[in-house]
Amino acid sequence: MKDRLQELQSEALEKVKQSEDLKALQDVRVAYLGKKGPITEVLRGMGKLSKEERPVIGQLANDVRESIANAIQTKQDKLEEKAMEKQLEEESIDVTLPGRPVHVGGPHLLTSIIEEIEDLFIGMGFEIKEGPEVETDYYNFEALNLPKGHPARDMQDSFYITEELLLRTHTSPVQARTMKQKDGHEAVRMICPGKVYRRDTDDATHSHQFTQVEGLVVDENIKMSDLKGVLNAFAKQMFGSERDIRLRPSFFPFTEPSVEMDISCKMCGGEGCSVCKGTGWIEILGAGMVHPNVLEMAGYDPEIYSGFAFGMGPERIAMLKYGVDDIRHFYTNDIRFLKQYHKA
Ligand code: FA5
Repeated sequence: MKDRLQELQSEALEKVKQSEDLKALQDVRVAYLGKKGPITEVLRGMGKLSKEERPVIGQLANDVRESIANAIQTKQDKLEEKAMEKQLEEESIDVTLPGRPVHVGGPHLLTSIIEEIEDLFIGMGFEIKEGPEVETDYYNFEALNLPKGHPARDMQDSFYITEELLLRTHTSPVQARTMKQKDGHEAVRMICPGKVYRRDTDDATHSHQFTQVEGLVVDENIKMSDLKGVLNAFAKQMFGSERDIRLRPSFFPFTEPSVEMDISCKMCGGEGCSVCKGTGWIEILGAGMVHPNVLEMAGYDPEIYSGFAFGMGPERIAMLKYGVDDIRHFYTNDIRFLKQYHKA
């Protein structure tokens, strides 16, 4: 029995020596020190021994167990240390490598231009209003002097949701909503930026979804010259003091008289070039004096109150100001395009 124990000891110690990883070491532990291992088996046979031999063999069995357990523990410590060293080596950081650049975002060009427009009008005492993008037929058309079946509705092909609900085709419904809120008595001086939708075919200057900024002033004694003064101040601040504006007669059912405002072409200084199609002028917005019917429908007495309104497309303004040649750039969001307009 003594020999058997010593044999098991040297066998186990050899296997510990040969173990190259923690898994192999664990196998040795289970094989020699486990409940079903050979040492336990030897101990089970101790009953057959004489009284004198029993404590000697018992002591030897314990010593053998302990020496195997110690050898396993020492080897385990070594293997763990080795594994840690390997991991540290693999994960070591080369502090001389250049750092990865952090990309800092910036506002979208369209957001910047709308904020610029807002700042200009806030500076002239206007407040900012908002209205719903899903609009009623009443506010989008009827309250703006465009009853059902009016031929001018064709000017704005619409996305209808139901007979009475549609995606607003312009920001002008916010005019009617704001005047209604003011109850026909208070003066109004507001602009309203927001998204609008039309069944237009997308091309370099048209999008089926785009933005507009509406403006409205209502008070006693508001005249066409006030409209011209405000638009002139806006155009010069937005595009530069050397630019001229001109108003051309136009038609909108909600304004009378109606105009379109052109700005002198930046490319040719008014001489005529391919950008302004040889005219020297580029159209930027529609405007006019609020139609008496619109004032009346909103509760204002047109004998006392008058007003002007305008509506512009910020994409077109940004295109002109920054020389963007295709409106689709605003919506395809190519980061190389957008990055050019991030302010440092
Ligand atoms: C209107 O939408 C009127 N509500 C503007 C207005 C307001 C007139 C108040 C009078 C008083 P118009 O359809 O012209 O008008 O559009 C105004 C501006 O929106 C245009 O000058 C243009 O800059 C822009 N716009 C129109 N259609 C598109 C489109 N499909 N894609 C991009 N911009 C467009």
